[in-house]
Amino acid sequence: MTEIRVVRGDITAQEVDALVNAANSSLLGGGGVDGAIHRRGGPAILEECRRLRSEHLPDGLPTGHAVATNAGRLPARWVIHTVGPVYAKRDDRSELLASCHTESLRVADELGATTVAFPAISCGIYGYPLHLAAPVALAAVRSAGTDVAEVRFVLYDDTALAAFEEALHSHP
Ligand code: AR6
Repeated sequence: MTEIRVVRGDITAQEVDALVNAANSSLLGGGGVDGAIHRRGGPAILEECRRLRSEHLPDGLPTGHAVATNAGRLPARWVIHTVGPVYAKRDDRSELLASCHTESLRVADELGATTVAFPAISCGIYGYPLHLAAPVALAAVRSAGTDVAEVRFVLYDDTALAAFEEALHSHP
């Protein structure tokens, strides 16, 4: 049984086995949570991302997929990078958003990670409305069939926290 928690905080400060990065397909860094993870984690994460790109992912990581690296100086063992969909009003991309969560947990299971922290994937620069993304994220984790004992959604501000709390409590 996976325990799901929703907390407010900075994901780079979480003491967990693995934290999930809302990356882009280049895996070479960016703004938002991606920028924060690389800044606080230091260059070892980017080095491994570069290696993954050149050895296994010449075209980058596709949307909805996930891949792990070391966590550099972060208080975690691994960073699991996933690429969320860019929100589009007239195109339902919720399956890709769900896939980010199930694929990240599949990678976590392969690693043997038992505690995993997620940010609100796609809800920043990629524009996914929080009230639409939160139920998709929670339903995906609930249906994932993972061995992960704790999934912690780490929300950066009150609005995101409220959206995830609402989604958690409306389908307990
Ligand atoms: N801890 C937790 N959540 C955070 C943090 C943090 N330190 N910093 C930001 N957030 P975003 P996306 C929240 O934009 O929408 C990057 O450039 C933020 O408030 O980081 O998936 C990538 O390289 C928001 O709720 O990710 C891609 O190009 C959530 O994290 C692109 O942005 C996600 O916002 C991905 O965009």
